[in-house]
Amino acid sequence: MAAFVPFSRPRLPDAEMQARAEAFAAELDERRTVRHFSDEPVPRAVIEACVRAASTAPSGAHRQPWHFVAVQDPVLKRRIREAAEAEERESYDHRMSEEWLAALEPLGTDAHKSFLETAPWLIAIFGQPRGTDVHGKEGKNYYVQESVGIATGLLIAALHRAGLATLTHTPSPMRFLAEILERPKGERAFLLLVVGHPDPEATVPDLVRKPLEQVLTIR
Ligand code: IYR
Repeated sequence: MAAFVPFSRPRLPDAEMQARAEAFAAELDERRTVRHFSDEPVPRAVIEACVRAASTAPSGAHRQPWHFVAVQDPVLKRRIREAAEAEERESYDHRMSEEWLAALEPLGTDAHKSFLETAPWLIAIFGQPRGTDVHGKEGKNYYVQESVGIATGLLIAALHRAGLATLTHTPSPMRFLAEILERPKGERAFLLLVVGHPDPEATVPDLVRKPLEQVLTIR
């Protein structure tokens, strides 16, 4: 049995709680998915700190079933771009339905993924259906998709907090990522996060977020 240790957090007055919640919501509201990146470098230590933040996510049975590969090597980035574009061409030309293509139309996406080479970092996020615990003991993992999804959300928030822009890229199928990045058998690519500074000329689609009434029910 795991040992239990005391835990508490400083109790904030309601007004302070409110102020912090508002400030965090406002900061996250400034995040936008970017598709035009600058090639300006981003220090590796920043990426490391953001992955540390991501890896604090809760996980099924605390198995921490994730692995992050932060890619800066231009040769690997080129191979990832070539493989992603090959899949994307197939998807845009043959696999995606008319309804799907119409839903993407306002975002202006296509099979061309030059950002995969321009951005200074690509973070490939993998889920582990089986893996080792913190002591190296092998076993089954639980709620892998949920756990990795939460970790990815924290990663996006951490990178945004550091002043960086991200693009959640989901080339489909993504098997090529495990091959190019030489991940162990059984590990599954979950998402490819493109990270860097936006190109100074970057634009984003003029989208609106759903208002609170549409996403929250209190009863
Ligand atoms: N994976 C493709 C298509 C795509 C799908 C959705 I749903 C998006 O929100 C954006 C893109 C691509 O990356 O272009």
